[in-house]
Formats: sequence, structure tokens, C-alpha cells
Amino acid sequence: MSTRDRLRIAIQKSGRLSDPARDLLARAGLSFRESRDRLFCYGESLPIDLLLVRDDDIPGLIADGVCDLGVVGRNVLREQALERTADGKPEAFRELRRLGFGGCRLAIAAPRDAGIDAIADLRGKRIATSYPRLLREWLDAQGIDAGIVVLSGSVEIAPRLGQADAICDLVSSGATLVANQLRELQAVLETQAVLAGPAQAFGDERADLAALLLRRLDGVLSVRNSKLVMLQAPRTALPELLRLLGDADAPTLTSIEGRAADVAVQTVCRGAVTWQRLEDMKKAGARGLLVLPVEQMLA
Ligand code: PRT
Ligand code: ZN
Repeated sequence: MSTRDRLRIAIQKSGRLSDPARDLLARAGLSFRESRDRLFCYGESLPIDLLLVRDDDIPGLIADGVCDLGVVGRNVLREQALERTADGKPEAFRELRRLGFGGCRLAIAAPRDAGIDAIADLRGKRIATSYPRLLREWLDAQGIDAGIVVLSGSVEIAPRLGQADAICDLVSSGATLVANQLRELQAVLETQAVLAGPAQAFGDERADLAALLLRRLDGVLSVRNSKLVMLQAPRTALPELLRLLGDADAPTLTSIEGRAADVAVQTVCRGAVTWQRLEDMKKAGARGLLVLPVEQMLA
């Protein structure tokens, strides 16, 4: 492995994962000087540079040591990992963090009128997919013998074109399936964007840089959906309010000058603070409810 004192992260140049990936790195305090061709961005705040590429190239760039880390869908990472081990190569990647965006599932779907209603009905059928190894692994685990038709895109129209009986493709809202008269049968893999790295640890300055980045990412990820909730309430309402704040950190209680029966509550809520929840808290006796975004947190 080459010795380097700068860390290089590959992210998608343009696509679903590019904006959230850049946003996440910016929140972790990384800033970059954009180059003219916008393929390489020099890290200004830290010795961490960016390479902007197609998502499919990211695992290979990590395996070849061209990049040290990458932001890529688990679906792409796992498919390419299976491809490499099938070729007799050693495990090349590690999933270092789940990043909480780009969430979807790789799922099997079939035309509504195809008589494929359960996974057992897939026996002897042809399934079109861009993820042949993930699909084969799942079919083998289920003991289902089915044919796989490998397509690089437009998988959802394969049944209509007579290329396949069913498909195995990424689904998020499901609107694409509905628009193509397909019905989802079974999820094969839950996926989201992950920070991927090489299977082997870095043996030079990059190890410290990677550790620093991971610590910062943990700080950003842990507060991503968090809200600081403040309120005042009668002490008698506390049990019910704490139940409604079940996903919150242990609250700080402060007494209120001149109002011995009341208390001020402050806590960080990890889940969504919806209007419904606020209304329930008000009903339980809370007053002066304040919900504030959390910028940063260093545990
Ligand atoms: O050019 P490059 O090769 O870099 O980009 P790409 O076209 O291969 O990738 P891109 O940007 O489409 O997706 C990148 C990653 O985003 C994927 O590998 C997944 O990890 C993740 N992701 C999350 C998705 C979706 N959600 C998604 N909905 N990738 C694709 N889709 C497709 C889906 O298959 C359907 O065709 O989007 C369409 C809409 O989905 P529905 O279910 O909401 O209708
Ligand atoms: Zn791609």
C-alpha cells in the first residue's frame, strides 16, 4: 500500500448521492477548492481530498488504492464485493458507517397478472436485474432455482418486452413499479449510502485522518434528526411528559422562580418531533414548548 499523508474520498459526481454526500462532509467541517474539471477537489480545511466519479467505480477505486474511502450505496458495494470474491480475490471493503440517506430496497417484483404471487412461484422463471450476484445469493439462500437476466438499466420494462418474467430492482416509493404494473413480492436487500473503506487498516497518516473524520461524522449523524426540546409543566405532569419523550436523553429539570409546583424541562429528542407529539405534550400540561435544531454535538 502506498504511503500518503492526505486522505482521498470518492463520492458520486452527479446523482442521488452527490448532494447529500457533499452536505454531510461539509457538516463534518470539510471544505474544498473545486478544480476546473470538477473531478478532483482539493481539501482546504483538512488534508482530505475528493474525487468525483460514477458510483459504480467507487468500490474498484477503493480496492485499487486509488481512493481511501468512498460514499456509495450498499447495493453497489455488496454486489461488487460478491463479484470480487467470486473471482477468488480477497475481501476488499469494509462498511465503516451507515450514512442515513439514499435509503431504498432491492426488491423482486412481478407483473400483477403473471401468476407470481409468492416467492416459490419464481421457480424456473427468468428475473431481470442489474444486481445478478446479490439476487443469486438470495435465491440460493431460499433454495429457489430461477434464471437471471442481466440488464444494465430500464429493468422495469423487461417483463413487458418479454425479456423476463419478473424483476429485481431498487425501489423507494414504489411509484415506478406501479407505473409499470408491477407488484413487489419480496425485499432482497435493505440499502442506504454507506462510508466504505478498505478491508485493511491504513498504515500511515491516513489512519489518524480517517479516525478524525469518523469521529466528526458520528457527531453529525447522531444529531441529524435530533431536536432540543424545552418546556415548562406542573411537576405532576412529568411522568406523562417523559413517556411522550421516550426517545429523549435524560432530561435536565430546573425549578422556576416563584412557581414551586412547576418545573422547566430541557432534553435532546432523537426522533421526529411532530406537531401531533407537541399537541399531546400540551394536552399533558406542557407550556411554552420550544423545539430547536441541534447544530453540533460532541459526546
Ligand atoms: O451516474 P452514476 O452511475 O453515478 O449514477 P446511477 O444512475 O447509477 O445512480 P443513481 O444516482 O440513480 O443512484 C445512486 C444510488 O442511490 C443507488 O445505487 C441506490 O443506492 C440509491 N437509491 C436510493 C436509488 C433509489 N433510492 C431509487 N429510487 N437508486 C435508484 N432508484 C430508482 C428506482 O430503481 C426507480 O427506478 O429510482 C426510481 C424511482 O424509484 P421509486 O420506487 O420511488 O419509483
Ligand atoms: Zn451507477
